[in-house]
Amino acid sequence: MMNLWNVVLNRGRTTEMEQHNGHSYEDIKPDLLNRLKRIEGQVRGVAKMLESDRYCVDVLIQLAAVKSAIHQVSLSLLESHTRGCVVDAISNHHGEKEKIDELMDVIRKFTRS
Ligand SMILES: [Cu+2]
Repeated sequence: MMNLWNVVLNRGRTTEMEQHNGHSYEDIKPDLLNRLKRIEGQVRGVAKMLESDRYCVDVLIQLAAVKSAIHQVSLSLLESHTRGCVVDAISNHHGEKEKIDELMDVIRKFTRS
């Protein structure tokens, strides 16, 4: 039903969204997963630092590195979403206003101070 509706809306064009089951990160998925695995290792490293009673500031520096790594992963996904899902919604005129509202909401979350 949803597929039929999309076909009607897009006059038979297969959109990037449909090809990728509602997301646009297929190309960078292996890279994102690798980076998240590395972050898991970093977090385990921080726990080990605490267990072995390392100096507070050394632990904090590692936590800052984890935070930065997570931020970089988020930016990559945000870029792929903008170039994929958002461009797709705009060029096919399906829900472009909502897609941009959603994009701005998520940007606000990431730039909240
Ligand atoms: Cu997306």
